[in-house]
Amino acid sequence: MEAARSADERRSGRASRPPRYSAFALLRHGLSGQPWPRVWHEQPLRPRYDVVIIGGGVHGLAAAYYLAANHGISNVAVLDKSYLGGGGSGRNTAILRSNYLTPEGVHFYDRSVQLYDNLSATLGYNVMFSKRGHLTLAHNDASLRTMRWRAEVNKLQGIDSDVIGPAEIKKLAPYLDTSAGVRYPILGALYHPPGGVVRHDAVNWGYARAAAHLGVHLHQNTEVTGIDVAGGRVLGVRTNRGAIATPVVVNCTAGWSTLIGDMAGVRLPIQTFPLQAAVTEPVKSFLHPVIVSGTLHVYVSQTDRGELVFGASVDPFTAYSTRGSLEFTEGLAGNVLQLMPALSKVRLLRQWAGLCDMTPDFSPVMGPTDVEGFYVDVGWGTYGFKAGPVSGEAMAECIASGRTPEIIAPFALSRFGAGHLVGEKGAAAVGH
Ligand code: PYC
Repeated sequence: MEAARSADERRSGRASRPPRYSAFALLRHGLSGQPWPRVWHEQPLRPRYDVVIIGGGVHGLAAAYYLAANHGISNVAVLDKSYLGGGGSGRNTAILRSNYLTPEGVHFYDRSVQLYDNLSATLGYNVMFSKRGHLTLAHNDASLRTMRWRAEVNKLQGIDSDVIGPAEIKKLAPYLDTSAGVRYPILGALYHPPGGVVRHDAVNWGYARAAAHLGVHLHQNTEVTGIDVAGGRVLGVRTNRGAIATPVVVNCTAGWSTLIGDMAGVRLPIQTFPLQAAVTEPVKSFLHPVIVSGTLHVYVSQTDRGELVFGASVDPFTAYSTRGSLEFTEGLAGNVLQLMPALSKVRLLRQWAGLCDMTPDFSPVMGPTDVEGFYVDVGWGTYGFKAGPVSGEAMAECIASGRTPEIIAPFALSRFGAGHLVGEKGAAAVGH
């Protein structure tokens, strides 16, 4: 593979840093009235790349960035059939956390939170990670038991998580109705202080800018129409803009992952469901932590601008549609008002949907496949955005070294045949 930069440069990290934004540059641009220069430029499609990544969301962009930054592999193309960050990476509710249920999941998502912690500095781009704490409410004994279980697994791995009672919950979120007489009283919550929200577009743009700076080609409006495989190995991809020869193809898509897998002859145990979300008009800041209620199928956080961002469970049927439904808004409003009756006058501004690729155990499918050179980073269900950095880092290492890193080994496609499932359903934000 083509190493674009010297090992010395990579070790020092010098060449991997894109230019910094500064207060001085901001002032200069403000005074001059000049438009900001483009942060990356369209490049011609090369006939050959060392690595072709399908999917220009956070997973694809992060994998491209870490291939170039950590391994010096920059003859890389990221292909997206639409625009960068236009799929799940721009449609999620931007919640970050590592309070999972299995040791494998906790270890994996904790690495992602660590990378997110330093991402603004790494990328030279403010991703606005706001660690405001994350509360998963328990409304019955069974949920409380799962929260205690999660807290213990978390603590064993050094993750800050604990079960707290209604009085403490009320202190953290005074507008929650913690009274006993409601339909689903709040009995306790899993409190995870390192959880929070990030600006998802900034994460996508930051990775795109940094990857392009290192020589990665980002091709929007470039749809993969076929994958050429012969003798059990990948030879290239066909696109609406022409063919590309490559020994390595990485499927980083969400929503379309099974269709791309089929092109390479790799079947994936995935079903695709829409997940809807909505945002309100801005209101005065009153909600600090992220609040999740599995029983009421709702999660909510307040943005720095004051809007409330809501999400729910995936729709109850498989589909590739990203149109919103009235059923969703009605259900959401009813459930939100049970949690916070004071919101009854707040108006919804917008709703939208993304596509979630659900696996049988709610864990992703990552690593090499039986087709040599065809890698997968798919099956993210409702957890994809928070895993972007660690997935990119691990997939880059997997491709560059030819070995599966320990942190993603539990998520191999072969686990379904072997019966080694990594059950993360109990860590889902809401019941799906
Ligand atoms: O797992 O935190 C989560 C989540 C929030 C929205 C969808 N998934």
